[in-house]
Amino acid sequence: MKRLLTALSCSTISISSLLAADTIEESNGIVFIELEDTDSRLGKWKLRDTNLKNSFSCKGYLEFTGNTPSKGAPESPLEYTFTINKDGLYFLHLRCAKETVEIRGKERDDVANDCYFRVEGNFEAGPKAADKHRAQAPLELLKQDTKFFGGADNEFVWVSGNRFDPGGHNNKRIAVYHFKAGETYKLVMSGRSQSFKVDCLAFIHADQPSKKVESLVQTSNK
Ligand SMILES: [Ca+2]
Repeated sequence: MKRLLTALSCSTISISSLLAADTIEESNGIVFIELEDTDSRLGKWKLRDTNLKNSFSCKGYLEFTGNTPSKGAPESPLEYTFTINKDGLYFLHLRCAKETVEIRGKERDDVANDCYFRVEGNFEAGPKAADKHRAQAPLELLKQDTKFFGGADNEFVWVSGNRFDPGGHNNKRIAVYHFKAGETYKLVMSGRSQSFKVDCLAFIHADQPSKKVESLVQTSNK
């Protein structure tokens, strides 16, 4: 597990960035992305280092300050380039936090909890992709800006699986991609709800013990 631990440390990311011109390389079935580590203009994403519960990795986390807590079109796209060595199915895991917000006198814990993701490049959807609740996301959804939700109240948690939301109740999709060996991809994360907070992200190969991988992220209070 020592090699996995290295893969999820901040210093390793910096070194790999220097060597590979900011392209993140998959290693041991893991693509680990520090979301504050991007060359894109942050726009309405702000770098924070306030110590929320469970703390943050690397330099801090990004909080979206545009739109409203409940909705908004994709804004301030941030780009991350990565390469894949090992072909296969990769699940998107996001370490994120939301916030309880008062809207028109009512406390709401179902807002400030999402952003948009899309991936550009030569990949496929999962083998069980379908246009129905709890199915693997179809290719069209993976390639366009799609809402992804999660987080605990001012507490960073990992979320994955049935988190893509194309709209409507009981209409979610699993965030999984079939990436190909030797290909380079671009992840684009855009802001949706105000006050949503994102720390880091991992694409984890289906062969890897994902909960164990999540636990290996090095945060500032460890
Ligand atoms: Ca971070």
